[in-house]
Amino acid sequence: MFCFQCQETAKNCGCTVRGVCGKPEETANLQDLLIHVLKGIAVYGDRLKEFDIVDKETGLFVVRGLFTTITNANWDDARFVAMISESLKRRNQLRDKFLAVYKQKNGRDFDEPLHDAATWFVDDVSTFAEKAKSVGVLATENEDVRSLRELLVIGLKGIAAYADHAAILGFEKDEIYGFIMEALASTTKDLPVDEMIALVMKAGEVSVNTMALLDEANTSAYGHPEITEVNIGVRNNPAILISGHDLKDMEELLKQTKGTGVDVYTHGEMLPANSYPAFKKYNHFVGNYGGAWWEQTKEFESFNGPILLTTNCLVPLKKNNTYKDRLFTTGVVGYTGAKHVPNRVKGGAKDFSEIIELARKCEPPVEIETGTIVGGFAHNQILALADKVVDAVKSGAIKRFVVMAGCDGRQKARSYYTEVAQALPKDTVILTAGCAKYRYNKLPLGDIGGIPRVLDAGQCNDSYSLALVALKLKEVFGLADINELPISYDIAWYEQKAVAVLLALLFLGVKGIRLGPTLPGFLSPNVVKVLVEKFDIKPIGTVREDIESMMAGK
Ligand code: SF4
Ligand code: SF3
Repeated sequence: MFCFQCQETAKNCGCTVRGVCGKPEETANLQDLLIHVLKGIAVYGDRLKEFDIVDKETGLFVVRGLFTTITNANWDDARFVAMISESLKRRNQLRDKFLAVYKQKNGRDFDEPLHDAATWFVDDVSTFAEKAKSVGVLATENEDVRSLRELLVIGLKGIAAYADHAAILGFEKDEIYGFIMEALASTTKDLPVDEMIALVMKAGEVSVNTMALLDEANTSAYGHPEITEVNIGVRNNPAILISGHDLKDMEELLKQTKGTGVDVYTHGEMLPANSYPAFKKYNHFVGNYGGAWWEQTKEFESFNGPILLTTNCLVPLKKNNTYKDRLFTTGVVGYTGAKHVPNRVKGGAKDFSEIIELARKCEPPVEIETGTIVGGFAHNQILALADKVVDAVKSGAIKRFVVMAGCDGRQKARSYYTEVAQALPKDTVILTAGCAKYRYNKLPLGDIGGIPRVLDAGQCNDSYSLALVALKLKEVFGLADINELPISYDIAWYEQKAVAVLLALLFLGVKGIRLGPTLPGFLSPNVVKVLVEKFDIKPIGTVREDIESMMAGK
C-alpha cells in the first residue's frame, strides 16, 4: 500500500504498511482500485463533455465513490468490492453511450487507444486485490507529476464530499460533475506541467462554487445559522449521538426522535447543526457532547447511547470498546460489524427506528463537562453584525482577524493552535470553521465590545462563509486586493476536504497562508516551490514568531 492523502501520513511521507489512521493494506489497495475505475468512468465522461453531454447520474456516482475513499470514512472492504464492481458496470454503460454518440457525430467508429482505467475489466472479484497492487499512487513514477496528479485527486475528494451533501438536498450542477470528469481523466494523460497546474487552480474555483452550492442548499433547507449558546452538558434521558457532516440525516433523526423520550446530541463536526433555526426548535435536541473526532474512542464509551456516523471521521474501534453494538453508520460511512442504515428511497426518509429503539434501552450519557459554547457565525449572521464589526476595525478595537479554520487531529503539534489562540493579543478575533476549533473553542477568550473573540462559521465546508466575509470587508473598506485586509490565515489541515478549502482560498487570491501542523506529504519539493512562489504559502513556525509576523501583516 501507499497512501499519503492525510496530514498524519507516516513520517509525513506515506503510509506503506498500515495507515497511521489504522487503514489496513487491503482497504488501502481497494480504495486505489476504486479510484482507478472511477478514472476510467471519467475518461468517457470527459469525452462526452466534449459533445456537451454531462451524465448527472454517473457524475453523482463518481462523487460518492470519491467521497467514500476520504480518510476515516469507510473501513468496510466488502463495500469497496461492491463499489468497484458497480463502477465497472457503470463505466461500461457510459462507454457504450459515448461510442454511440461518437459514431452519430462522426459517422464512424471510435478507434483511439484508451488508458487501462477505461478498458480493464473482470467479473471475478477475487482478482481485485491483485490488480489493486498495480494501480496505486506510485504507479506514476515522476515525483512532480505524481504530486500534481494527487493534489488534484485529493482536492477532488473534498469537492466530492461537498457536492454529495448538496446533491442530497437536491442541489446539483453539471459544471461540478463535468469538471470532476475532466480532472480525473486528466490524471490518465501525459499533460504538460502548466496544464496540470491550471487544473489544480480550476479545482479551487470549482471548490468555491461547490461550497457556494452547498451553502445555498443548507440555508434554503434549514435557514441561516444564528448566534446560539450551545449546551455542552447533559440531561438525564437516554440519547442518540450524531456525528459527521450530513444535515439531512440530522433533520430526519430529529423528526423521528420527537416525542419518543430520546434526546439527541451532536459530536464533532455536527456541532454547527445546533445553530440552524430548523433544528433549534426541537426541545429534545440538547446540545453537543465532547470534542473533535479523535476523542471519540473515549467519548463514545461514556455517551452510553447509540451513535450515528453520517460522514467522516470514524476511527477504528479499540479491542475492548463497549460501543460497537451501538455504532451505526450511514451514507458513505462503513465499518465491518457496525449496523448500516440504508439510503433513503427517492422521496422517502432514512429509517432510524432501530437506533431509537436501542436508545430507549440505554443509560443516559455521563456528563463530561458543563456550560455552553457559542456558535452560529456563518456569513449571514456576521453580515448582520457588519456595522459593529466595521466600527470596531475603524476604531482600532479589532486590530486583526486570524482565520484558524480547518481540521483537528491527534498529533501533539496541534497544541500550537491552542497556544496561538491563547497568546494572540486581546484585540484580535479568530475566525473559524471545521473541527480545528476544538483546540480553542472552550477557552475563555472573551469578547471585543460584545463581538466574541472566536467567531465560528460552522463545519469545514462553511469556510466558504469566511471567504464571503473577507470579500464583504474588502468591499466595505474599498480595497483593491483581498490581501490588504487585516486578516491572517493560520490553517490546520488533516483530511482531503481541507485541501479543497485550501485550493478555494488560493483561487480567491489569498496569499501568505500558514499551513500546519505540517505541509502536505503529497507535495513534492518542486510543487511546494511553485506554491511558495505563487502564493507565499508557509509552514507554521513557533507560536511567538508566527503571532509577531501575523500582527505585522506578514
Ligand atoms: Fe496514512 Fe492518512 Fe492514508 Fe490513513 S488516510 S493511510 S493515515 S495517509
Ligand atoms: Fe474534521 Fe474529520 Fe476535517 Fe470537517 S471531522 S473538518 S477532520
